[in-house]
Amino acid sequence: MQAIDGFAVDPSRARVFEHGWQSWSPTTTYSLDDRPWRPSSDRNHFMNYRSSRNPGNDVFSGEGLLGVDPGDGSGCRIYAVHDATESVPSIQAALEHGRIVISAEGSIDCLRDDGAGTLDNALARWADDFAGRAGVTGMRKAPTIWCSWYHYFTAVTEDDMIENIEAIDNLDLPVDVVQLDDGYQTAHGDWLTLTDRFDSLQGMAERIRATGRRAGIWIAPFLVFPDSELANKHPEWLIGGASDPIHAGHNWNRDLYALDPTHPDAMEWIAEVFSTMHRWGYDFFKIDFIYAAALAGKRHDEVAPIASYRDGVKTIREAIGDSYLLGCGAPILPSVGLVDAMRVSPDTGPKYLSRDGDMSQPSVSSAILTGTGRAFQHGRFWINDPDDLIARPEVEHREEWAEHVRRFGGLRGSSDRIAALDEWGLEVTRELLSESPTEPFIPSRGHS
Ligand code: 9PG
Repeated sequence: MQAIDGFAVDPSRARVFEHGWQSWSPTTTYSLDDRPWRPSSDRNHFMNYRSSRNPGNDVFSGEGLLGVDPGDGSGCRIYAVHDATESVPSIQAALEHGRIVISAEGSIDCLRDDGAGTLDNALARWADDFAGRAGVTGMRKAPTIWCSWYHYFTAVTEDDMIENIEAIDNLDLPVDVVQLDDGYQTAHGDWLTLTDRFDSLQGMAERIRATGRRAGIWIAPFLVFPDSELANKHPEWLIGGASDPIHAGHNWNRDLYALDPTHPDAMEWIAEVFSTMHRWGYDFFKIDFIYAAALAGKRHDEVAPIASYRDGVKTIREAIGDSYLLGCGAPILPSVGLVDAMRVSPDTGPKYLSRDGDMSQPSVSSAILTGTGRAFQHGRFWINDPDDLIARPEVEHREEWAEHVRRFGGLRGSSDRIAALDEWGLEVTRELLSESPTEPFIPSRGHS
């Protein structure tokens, strides 16, 4: 870390914006006496934050982006990586004797506005320029989605899907895409092999398309189960190599491996998985846990992790034609220009508060925190996905969650079992899925 700036602030009015590494990493603006959100366990640190950095809560730390409003009218400062296609320095702000001292791991841009705008406006203005450099040329309006995850989780069955396809059709809900989430596959890595709860992915797509809707599917292309056929047949496709595959997290009762995006055969397999699904009728893809492709570790080709991550996502993009691509569990800044829409927050869930107070974990409040913190990205980097509306009576503070989706949802999805909705739930689902905003939620002031 190298000190790059320092200035006096009004300690009672100053604010610091911290940008988290990936979709699920807490991202918000703090007062100087707040302690920033940090992981409650090593496991959460690894899977929901930047695993290679561990800043502690006595310093503010942004991954490639940090903003400060000194609170004295002297203008907001934005500190940010110029281009995130190869590396993303951490940037820190520490309070030292009434002054803020900024330090960073590498070279970054420092921008200062003329004093009139809010931090959000300054971030929006920075994002306009960053998106331009990343080659973003316009927004592709998102389709509206129904997603299986937040009611059925990994236990989803083909019958559950059919029940909801029929319910959506009977109620004439404004759903463009019916999206099957995690639960159809036998193992991460073996994406074309189905559990006995599913008969045929192609048949499912046909069933959805017969109702005039489009078919969508979830996949975690860069995660590999150690007990998958892929890991057993092709251990050389893993980051770290056959003899020493790196740890890519722990979930689904397993330690996880990562697929090497520089291994040509591994990428040929991934291209085949996606083009097969596309041929079967899927044209909406939610690619999840893609942080795994950016983890450090020995690769087949000596390409830097972030550059190789980007190559891996481009391989997917090329395999799916014009399909709509939604990123999730994704390093945010390195993904600009690669996806149509991005999950910009941790998962929602029926609970209002997150487990152990870790704001990277599923809950209504953690999804609202970070979805609000990243609202400026919508309409600039991509379409923001704030996560799906869940509106069944069981959801704590469901009105507050619906209000967040109404205000900050660019991609609008529903993820209740339709039959579990009461009158209010059905009405708000119909209302929120009736539009898909593409215009920015946060205005940027003109360039000076
Ligand atoms: C499917 C889900 C849904 C959801 C995604 C993502 O740290 N974790 O172990 C962890 C597990 C699941 C998760 C996020 C983190 O949720 O955001 O919408 O698709 O995967 O497994």
